[in-house]
Amino acid sequence: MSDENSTASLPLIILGGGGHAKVLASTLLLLNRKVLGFVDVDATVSKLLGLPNLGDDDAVSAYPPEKVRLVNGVGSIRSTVRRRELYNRFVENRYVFETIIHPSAIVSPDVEIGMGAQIMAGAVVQTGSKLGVNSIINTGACVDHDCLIEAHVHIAPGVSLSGEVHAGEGCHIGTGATIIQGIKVGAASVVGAGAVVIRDVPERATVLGVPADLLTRRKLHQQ
Ligand code: JB2
Repeated sequence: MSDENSTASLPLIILGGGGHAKVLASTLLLLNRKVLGFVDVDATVSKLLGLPNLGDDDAVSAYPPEKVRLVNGVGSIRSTVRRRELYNRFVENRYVFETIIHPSAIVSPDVEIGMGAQIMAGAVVQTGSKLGVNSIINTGACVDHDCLIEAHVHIAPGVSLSGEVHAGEGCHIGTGATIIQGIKVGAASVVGAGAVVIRDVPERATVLGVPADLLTRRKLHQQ
């Protein structure tokens, strides 16, 4: 197949125009990819590294799914829910999300990478690991051997996962957190920035500190 007809060269639309979208736009421009622009629920976001705001999410429907690919530029601070909803909405409408690997990332050739996963600058993903759809391995994060990163997970910048860590669906591992080998982080949980996790984390929990300890939902509400 010629490059011209290859789906790999389809133009891209970025969903979201905030911080995560900006980093993705910069990566795509570095990769010489054609980016048509971005869509954002906020009409006041005027430009993203010179790329135009095409409108809100409904504006994507002007571009048929076989003519473009999407890039999920909505990141997550605590919750990965919005990012997941966007992904599901557009996949249901037959759109394909581009998988992005920054040229400076080191990814073992046997790593299984789900659709729309994003491996950002300087990240390392080691042998035997699997990355679920719509996951983010953010700047400078290290995912060591045989880790299982489920769908919609955000591994924030500078995180370090030792071997055989299992990050459950939609969990958020905060900036600079460290997780020792073999730990399981439950689905939809949050590991606070800088935490050192040495025990399994249940589903829908928040853990913080060194060593990481459970912050119950009740306490979270009281803050
Ligand atoms: O449903 C949506 C939607 N919800 C929020 N559709 C579209 N198309 N856009 C949406 N947005 C837009 O995403 C907001 O209006 C806003 O412009 C953008 C989110 O920007 P923000 O900078 O607040 O967050 P982010 O998700 O880009 O970045 C967060 O996550 C990254 C991974 C930040 O915490 C970053 O620091 C972090 N690196």
